[in-house]
Amino acid sequence: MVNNQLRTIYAFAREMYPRNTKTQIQYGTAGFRTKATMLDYVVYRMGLLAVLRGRYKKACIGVMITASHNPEPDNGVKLVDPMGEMLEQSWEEWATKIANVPDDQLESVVSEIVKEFKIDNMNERFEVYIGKDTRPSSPSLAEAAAHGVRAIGGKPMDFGIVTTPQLHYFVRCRNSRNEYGQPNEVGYYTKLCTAFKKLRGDGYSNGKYENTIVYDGANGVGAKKVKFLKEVLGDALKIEMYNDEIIGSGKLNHLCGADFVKSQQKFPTGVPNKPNVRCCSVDGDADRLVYYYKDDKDVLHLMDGDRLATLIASYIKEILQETGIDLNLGLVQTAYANGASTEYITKQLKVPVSCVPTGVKHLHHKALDYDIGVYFEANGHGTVVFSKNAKQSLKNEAQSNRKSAEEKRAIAKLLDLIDVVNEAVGDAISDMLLVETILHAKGWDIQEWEKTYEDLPNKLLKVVVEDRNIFATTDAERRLVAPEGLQEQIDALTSKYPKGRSFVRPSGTEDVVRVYAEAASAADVERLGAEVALKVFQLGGGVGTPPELAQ
Ligand code: 16G
Ligand code: MG
Repeated sequence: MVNNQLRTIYAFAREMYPRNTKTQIQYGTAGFRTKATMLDYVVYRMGLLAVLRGRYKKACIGVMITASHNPEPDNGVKLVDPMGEMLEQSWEEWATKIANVPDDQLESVVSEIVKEFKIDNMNERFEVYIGKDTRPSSPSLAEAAAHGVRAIGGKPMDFGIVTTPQLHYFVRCRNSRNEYGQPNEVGYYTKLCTAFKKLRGDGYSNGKYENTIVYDGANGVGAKKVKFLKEVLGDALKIEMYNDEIIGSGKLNHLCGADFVKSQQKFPTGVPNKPNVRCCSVDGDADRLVYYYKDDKDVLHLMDGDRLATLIASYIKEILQETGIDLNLGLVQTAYANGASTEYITKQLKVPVSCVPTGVKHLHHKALDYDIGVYFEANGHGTVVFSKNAKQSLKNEAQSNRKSAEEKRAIAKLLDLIDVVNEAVGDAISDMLLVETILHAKGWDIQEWEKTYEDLPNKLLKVVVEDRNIFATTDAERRLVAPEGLQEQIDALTSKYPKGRSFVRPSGTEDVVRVYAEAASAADVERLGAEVALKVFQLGGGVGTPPELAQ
């Protein structure tokens, strides 16, 4: 059987998915991502790897075809681990290795993996769940993944067009033997929406909260899926959808979507520009969410991932207190989190905060240290994870005689809230339902939400250097250890400005070095950002024209 498999793998590779390139490709923070035309052999090989990983973990593994917020001609692939989390980091190297060998060495890499992990169940046919976004290139790539899975004797199951978080959710459901939910779309909507409606009760509006939201679907899968969600939600939440031109329109993520709004700090095109209206945008695979509104003076007010994190953590803390159950709650951010948000969380909410390197896998992993871990990147990617212990004590106490009726009501609320959350991974649809639940419960409009704290002005810059690999960071990317002497220079610059903070890190997705700066005033942040960028250019082997200093 094993020899047959190996022969099939090579035959398929040679005939249908040959690697006609010398370009090396790397499994990065979000899997492989490049021009769609360069990916079919890579995706075929990921089909092979998914089956090997499944046999090793004795579980169902996911393969998601998407390039998220990238332009439409790009595509990508990433693997989903058994609990619906990102592929374990040590296997990223195997993914990179198997993607880059010549066709005639595929068999030997497969054999190497089998040996390394002592995989002795090569005849078992574990399922591999495959999902794809709305890109025109996605169907043929999903087919390549399925061919890879079949070539090595696995069982592909194609879910068609789904959001990235939906696929993660299905994998988690499957491996929990449906305890987490039903591994299909109906199961997903039913679980989330039933809990959402229960929490909302009959009063759809409350105080300043109105149950209408303007939704920017980024012309992608987030738009397609919300059509169904709207039906399930009925009047409980009225979603006014824009940017829902889907397949082949060429408009995916174009001048719209969560990444555009967050990184350009601009209102998306295609959405009516009415003042003071609560709007939200998702990205091209619907795993990121941001909220925003325009005021009467046409100024954009953005509620990014930091705002989602603080809103969610503060609400969970409130309910937790009402339950009288002692569970530890923590929040995980990255260095990009606005300093004002971190101060608000630690000093006012008194919730412990951890800082980890960029990339969802790091945040997710750290969040598991808490009974209830809330994590968000500033770019809008995040969720909440609840430990087994947390769920079990809530369920036990819900039945207990020791608890008052009021405490039991709070416990029931928290249990329902858990069902609104997709714990597998950050999920724009689930996060939106969570935010809407909290705003409704608090009776807040978006302006009330914004009042909780004031963001420090900040700036993100890029510097092109000869070799970004000479930049090495420590302390969750907040400090540089190389190039030598640069961190001391950054420290000297930041100390000149009230509330000055700046850090430098090599990008994991682009060939640039990123500079983040933050300070008490907008003018200071312009100066600080430019000064740090110039130092990076001078001491880090800058290429082209040096960044100009602000006046
Ligand atoms: C990837 C990460 C995202 C991170 C970004 C940083 C996932 C699913 N995605 O898109 O979380 O913010 O990379 O990019 O982990 P950078 O290294 O270029 O700054
Ligand atoms: Mg995304």
